[in-house]
This record gives sequence, structure tokens and C-alpha cells, in this order.
Amino acid sequence: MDTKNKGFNTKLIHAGAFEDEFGSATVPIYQTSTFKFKNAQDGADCFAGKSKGYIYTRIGNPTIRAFEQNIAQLENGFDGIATSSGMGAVSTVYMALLAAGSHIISSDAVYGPARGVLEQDFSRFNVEASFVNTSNTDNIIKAIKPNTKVLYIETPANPTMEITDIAACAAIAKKHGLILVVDNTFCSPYLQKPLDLGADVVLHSITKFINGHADIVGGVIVAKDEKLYKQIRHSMVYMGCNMDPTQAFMVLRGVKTLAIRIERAQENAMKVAEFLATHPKIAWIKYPGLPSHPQYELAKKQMSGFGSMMSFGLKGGFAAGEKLMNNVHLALLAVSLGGVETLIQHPASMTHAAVSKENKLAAGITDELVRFSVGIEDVEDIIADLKNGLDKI
Ligand code: LCS
Repeated sequence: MDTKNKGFNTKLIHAGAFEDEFGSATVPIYQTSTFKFKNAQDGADCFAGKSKGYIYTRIGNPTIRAFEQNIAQLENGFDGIATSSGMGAVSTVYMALLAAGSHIISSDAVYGPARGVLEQDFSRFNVEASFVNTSNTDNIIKAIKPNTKVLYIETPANPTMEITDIAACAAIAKKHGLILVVDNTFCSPYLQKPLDLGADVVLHSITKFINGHADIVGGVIVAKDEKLYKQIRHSMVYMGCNMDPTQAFMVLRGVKTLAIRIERAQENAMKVAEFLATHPKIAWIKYPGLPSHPQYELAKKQMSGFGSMMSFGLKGGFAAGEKLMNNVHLALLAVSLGGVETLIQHPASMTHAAVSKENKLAAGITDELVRFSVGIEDVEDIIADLKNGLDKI
């Protein structure tokens, strides 16, 4: 079905799907590593790009292609590149767009390893990186150097919930000839479409909202045009961080309910945020849907909803946060986010452990910060669980 001009919910269910000879209602798992050519000439034509036939699953596979085309339509991009994990997507983008001697500017609060791989690994290949608070775009302009090639932002940022103005970043990137990459994991295309706001590349850990069920890891990149798409796909194929057909099947199943999952989760999140905001043991809370969030107006402008992620600090600092984490029972004490189940975790010692203490503090990832991913359970139960945990402090 041609879904190009259909609505978002129709795309979630049907975009990328294709008909097979059996009339399968879902895209089957093509669990094969390789594909038989019709004859020697067909094999040569496939490799030369003259035929669209499949060759080898690292290069392409029908189940994986269905997901790539699905997400490309959801993000309004040229095409998608599925990867083994979200970090596979991040590393592939760095590999494709950076070279020895080039410089990248990144949000200082990004998922820990997305920063760590630049500081600890790409630095060995003479790639320079600056980490700034991109929610103030003046910091970006000040960090630009003659060799800056990429501006990389995560918004809302993991785990500080800082919001960066995507359209303003796109204008800066355009003026200075930079490629703007947006990690859209915290929103998914249901709440935010970075390519429509002028970004060049968008990526996701599909482990989170897009798959939504905490049962696979995976990643995806969507490029706005053919040139960037080919450049990035080359790096994915050569580095070998492709998605697996079974992963693709799982995420094709998960993505169908993205909109209704997010609607319920963010409805719950607003109630949870309101409960926490007035609780006497809470020192501060950052949720984009509360007017107390420093970029509340920007969140309203560039996101179509406020999502289900929040961070907060308790009056007793880390000791109180630890007590809470050890005394909630419905919320799982686990990393990851964006699934149907509510999760709680401590970024400074868990997801952002890879970032030095000094850099964490500079980025606002304090010891007291607790991150909460609201699921789609009954909100009364989520709040009762938090209340019980807070009572123990
Ligand atoms: N980008 C963001 C914003 C993320 O939150 C994560 C993972 C990644 C990229 C990497 O994706 P992965 O390779 O794990 O699929 N974030 C995690 C987190 O906050 N807790 O556990 C993983």
C-alpha cells in the first residue's frame, strides 16, 4: 500500500510493509544470511547496483528494509538505515560524518556512551569533540571552529531533560556548513520530527519508545537526502552493525502501537509529574510538561506532546534517592526507558557512569538526579508506588 500521503497512525501500521505470494498480514522474518542469485549475471548486476535484488543480510534484507522504510516515512526522511543497537546508530553516524582532524560539537548531556565513544575512542583517530550546553545556542556558536563538521544534539537530553531548539540549531548548521544530527530517542517521531525542523540526520535507540516493549535492542538512522543516506549506509555496512531480521520483525510489531503507547504514557507522566512537583520530599523536578521546566515554551513549540521521561532530585540528595530506588516495587530499578513498564534509575552511577565526575557535574548530571520513565500501567498504581517509596525516606 502506498502510505506516503496517509496519516501518521496509518503509516505506523502499514508503511514499509509489502505483499508476499502468501498474502501474509505481517512482514515475515526472512531469517537468512544470504540470497540465491538467478544466475551469474544477476549476481554481478546486484553487486554493481544494476539490480535491486538482495545479496547478503549485512547489506540488506526484506524484513529489515520494511522497518527502514517504515521509519523513513514516520520521520519524513529520504530513507532509513537500521542498526544493531542505538549505539550502533550513533557510532555509524560518527564514522560516516567525521574524519581525522575534524571537530564535532555535541550536547554535554547526551547518553553517556554517545559522549564516551568520542572521548575514549574517536579521540584516538584525532577527532576533536566539544561538549556544550546546547539549550543555549550561544554556546554552540562560541564552540564552532574552522574544522567543525557536525553539530550533534539530543533533545530532550538524557538525563537532564534539557531541551535544545532544533530549528535554531538548523539555522546555525546551515550558516556554518555543519551537518545537524538529532538523537530523537526521547520523543520518537510521534512527538517530534527533527528533519521537518531542518535537521540533516535523525537517529534513535529503537530499544526505547519505537519498539516499546523492553525485549530487544536496536537502532536506526534516517537521512534527509540520498547523498547522506548513501554515505551513512556505507559506514553501517562496512562496520557491520546491521540489524538482524528477527530484531526488525520485533520492532515492526512494536512500532504499530507507538502513538497509543505514547499517548497513555504521557497522560500518566503529567499526573506523576504533578504529584512529585508538590511532594514535600522533592527538591526539584524537570518534566517538559510542567511550566516550571526552563524550556517549557520551547517544548510546546517543537514537541507535539511532552513525553513520559522526567528527572528529579530529593531533598535528602543521593541518600534519599537511593532509599526511594530501593523501596519502589512497581517501577523496575533498571536502565533503559520508553517501554510499557515504568522504570527508575540513577544516571550518575548507571547510564552515565562512562562520563567523568567533573564532566557530569558540568552537564548537570548531579549525584542526586533520579530518572523516571513512566509506563502505561494504571497511573494510580504508579503514584501509590512512588508515594510508598517516598514515605520510607
Ligand atoms: N541515545 C539515547 C538518547 C539513549 O538513551 C540510548 C540508550 C542510546 C542512544 C543508545 O542506545 P542502545 O545502544 O542502548 O540501544 N540509553 C539508555 C539509557 O538511558 N538507559 O539504558 C540505555
